[in-house]
Amino acid sequence: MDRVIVVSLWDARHPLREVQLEELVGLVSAAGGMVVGFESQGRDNVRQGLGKGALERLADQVTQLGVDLVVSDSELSPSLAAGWTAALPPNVRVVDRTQVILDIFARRASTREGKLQVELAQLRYLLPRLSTFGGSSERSGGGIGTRGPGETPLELDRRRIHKRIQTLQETLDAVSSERQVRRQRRRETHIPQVALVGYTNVGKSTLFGRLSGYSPLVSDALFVTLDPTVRRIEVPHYGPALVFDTVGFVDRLPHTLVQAFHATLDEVREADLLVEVVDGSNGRAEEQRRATDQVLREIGAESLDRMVVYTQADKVPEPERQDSALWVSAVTGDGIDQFWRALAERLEIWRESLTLFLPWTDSQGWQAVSRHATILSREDEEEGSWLDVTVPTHRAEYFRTLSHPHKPG
Ligand SMILES: Nc1nc2c(ncn2[C@@H]2O[C@H](COP(=O)(O)OP(=O)(O)OP(=O)(O)O)[C@@H](O)[C@H]2O)c(=O)[nH]1
Ligand SMILES: [Mg+2]
Repeated sequence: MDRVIVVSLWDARHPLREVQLEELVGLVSAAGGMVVGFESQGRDNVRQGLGKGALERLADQVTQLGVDLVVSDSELSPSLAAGWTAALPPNVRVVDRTQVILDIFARRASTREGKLQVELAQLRYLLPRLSTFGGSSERSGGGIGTRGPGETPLELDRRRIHKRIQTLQETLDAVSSERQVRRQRRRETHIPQVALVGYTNVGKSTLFGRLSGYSPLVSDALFVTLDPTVRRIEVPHYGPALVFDTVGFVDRLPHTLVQAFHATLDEVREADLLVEVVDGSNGRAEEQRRATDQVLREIGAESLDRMVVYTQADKVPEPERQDSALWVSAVTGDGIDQFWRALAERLEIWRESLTLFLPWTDSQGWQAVSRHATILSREDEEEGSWLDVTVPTHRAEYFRTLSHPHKPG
């Protein structure tokens, strides 16, 4: 396990905005490292990096604490990283927050597509930084920043990287067009598509499990879900919907990742409704919401229809809740009924409500009802049945022709 010192630079002219290191510590441990020390400095311009004195202090700490890796909270230019590496004892690697996040994704990727996307993002990030990166390829096992997806170490030869990037890009393009076809097919079912989005580790997958009855991987860790999962659900008093569980967001999600995950993030962009899941028990919930907005903007999904749900309600006493918000606990099931109602309301534009009298003899009509309609209530009579149903808007016309508004005879 890498022993890590975390370095934070903040803009000295706005000292109140000193970064929260808590999240970076969480990221480092999710990547398999252990934070053993900190160094921080306010600068007029964060791009200057650490001053001479601070860099010396850092080098001392590194030696004393037996550190393998220095992680910078702000993105390091290749020259800055080279400067730090030169000032530190040999074999100590210098990476930034972006590389840590890429590393977590590499550890978590389990599907073929996920692995390809992560490797592409890593190589794109690494390429301009190669000269400052030397030496570590010989390390056995590989630490944070040197691991590819799966067990493979990352390629470090510039010429081979170029070739590999091209191959990855071509393969991903092919996978992406398969996705396109599947999306098109889903579109043709005219079932509304709902994507759960939000900051990482807020409880999206747990809520997804509660809604769909399917148990995805859930864990108190960052970026547990990478690949989107879709399930067909029955929204009570409404009808079917497709719900997606998706990758979590984080503050300053690396651009190379957003680019590489384009194909899977398309599932979010093409949703009919986003359900933004917020961890109501987290003191930084509003910051996390801002980061979510930022990522949604970056992937072009900011103007999609959106509803917000605060989860983990079981950890927040009622008086402390923002009363206008929708609160649920995906663990106890509290508030889920209200959630279903709110969801049905938001999806209303996709369905129409009808009342119809269907004679027992109309077997075609009954078949259509069982296939496409959701029965809200029924009253059976001798000749047939009165039905209150919802039907997909694009089929409403057909169902109206079935309707016999007056009882026969
Ligand atoms: N007490 C409580 N814990 C919850 C609730 N929802 C989720 N959790 C816990 O929060 C942690 C994260 O849940 P996940 O569902 O994996 O979160 P996620 O948003 O899918 O996370 P990533 O896929 O990693 O982005 C897990 O330890 C869950 O058990 C809830 O309503 N109440
Ligand atoms: Mg998840």
